[in-house]
Amino acid sequence: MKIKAFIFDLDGVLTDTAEYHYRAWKFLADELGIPFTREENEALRGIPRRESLLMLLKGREYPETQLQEFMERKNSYYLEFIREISPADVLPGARELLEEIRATGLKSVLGSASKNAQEVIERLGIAILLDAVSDGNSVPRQKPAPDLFLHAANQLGYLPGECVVVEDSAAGIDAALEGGFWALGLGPQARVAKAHRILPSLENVWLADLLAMFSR
Ligand code: B16
Ligand code: MG
Repeated sequence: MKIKAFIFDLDGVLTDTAEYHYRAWKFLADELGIPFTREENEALRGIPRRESLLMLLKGREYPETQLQEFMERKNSYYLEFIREISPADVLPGARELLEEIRATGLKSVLGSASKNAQEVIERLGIAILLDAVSDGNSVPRQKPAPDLFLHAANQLGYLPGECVVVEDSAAGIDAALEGGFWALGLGPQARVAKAHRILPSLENVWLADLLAMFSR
């Protein structure tokens, strides 16, 4: 099957919002008197807001209304931080690759667990290079369920086997494999070990290289 589209995760692939998520969770954790480190934040990559909160609380129990308030509070901090985002925050190689995909007539779709993804891609100035957006508002079941990527492929009318998912998180690679997609993992081998192909980042990665990787 020929590759017709790329489904790009946002945080860790097109930009590094992980730092802003970390700072926002850290503010909340400090207010609650819960220890929370940058290393612990690594485990929250690609994990939706609610599951991230439950991991941060480490088994502490709160009523549902309180959990909702914690999530809203974290998100309000996060929204403050992402106001700083500009086109300079697109990760190396990502814009060039999106432009090449567009110029070649292939498609690019966003596949992010974030409910704030639309705002982030607009601030990055890459919304115009994406043919469709599937995000935290698109499907109820998030990564590692394949639903978000299936939603993305459906928007184009393509089969999973015609799409490469580009992901930096273990949950995202699991979602891609479960859905029958090709998976390109970015970052440390240990985190994306199950991906079909692994690269350190999108820096100096060209479309021809990717198509060659997935044509075998
Ligand atoms: P929000 P991705 C994920 O983005 C982040 O990696 C993860 O840390 C975050 O909790 C999740 O989005 C939800 O984000 O709170 O903005 O809805 O990697 O799927 O692009
Ligand atoms: Mg990610």
